[in-house]
Amino acid sequence: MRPYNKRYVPRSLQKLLESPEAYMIMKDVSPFSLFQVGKIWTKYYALAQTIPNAVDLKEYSPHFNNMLIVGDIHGDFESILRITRPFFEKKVEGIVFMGDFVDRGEYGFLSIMYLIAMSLAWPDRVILLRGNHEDMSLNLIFGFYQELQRYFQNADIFDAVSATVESLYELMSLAAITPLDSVCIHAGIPKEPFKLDILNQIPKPHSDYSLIQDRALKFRLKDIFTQIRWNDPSENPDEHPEARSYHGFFYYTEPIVDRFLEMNNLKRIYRSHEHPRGNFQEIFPKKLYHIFSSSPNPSIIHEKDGAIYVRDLDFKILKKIKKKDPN
Ligand SMILES: [Mn+2]
Repeated sequence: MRPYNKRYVPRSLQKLLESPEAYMIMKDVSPFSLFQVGKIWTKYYALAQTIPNAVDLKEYSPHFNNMLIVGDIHGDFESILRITRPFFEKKVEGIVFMGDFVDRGEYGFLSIMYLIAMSLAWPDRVILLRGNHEDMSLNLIFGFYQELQRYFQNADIFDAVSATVESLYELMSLAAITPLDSVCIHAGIPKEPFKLDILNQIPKPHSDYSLIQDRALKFRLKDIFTQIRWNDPSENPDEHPEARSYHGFFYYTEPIVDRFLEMNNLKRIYRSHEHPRGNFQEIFPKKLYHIFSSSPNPSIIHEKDGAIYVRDLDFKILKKIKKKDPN
């Protein structure tokens, strides 16, 4: 275990960090009480206010010069333990998780709480981005809501816990820019390319627009907030900008990606979101990469010393995306 400041990590999460496997046998018992979830929220709220929605990792901390980028988790706690192993073995220094922590898989609650524990324990090394499944109305359809109901049979307690979890979602970041000028974002970009720093005008908690008076700005921010967590890319160059993916949100094509990268002075985009694309795909050559990090075939991206690799969860190299820079 890497050393961390216990002051910032509630005791319930310290226990989880120390023996995560022990929690996987507690199928119908909640790993946390309402009181503990409340304490976790207080700590995470304070931390999240110090992290922008669009985090420039180069400025944020030196640990992201050797980092992992992780795609959808979907309650696959076993994969989380394998993904984070190189971090604990000090083979990597930093990790960005690109969202979709809950739903579909068995251990949504454990997964999201473990990742929050990691970001409290190593705030300058672990960043969580919000995916489209960090949304209680979606959780109602895809299983996490029912998972929480199983743990909290008392309706009042269930309501309080699910509201607190929902406000944890509201505090996560939305995009991270790596030292190699890659941007990590859950699903992708809007049909209208935008400058990433506009994300920092979105409040935290994300739905608290009480301080923004300008209605047009409010509308634009909400629209970008939704599209970056939902949009899919389309390889069809003739795709009409108004065409919508099966999710009901917009497709983005290669020219849109080009304009976005140019506007933001970036080299490439990492995204996750679509499990039918499998564990890894180079969607637009050298510009848009898809990565998925939960079962059946999880993979991760590793950036180090100017080089970029796709690795499996045994840390074996599956593919080299970029060679080390000369010198
Ligand atoms: Mn998704």
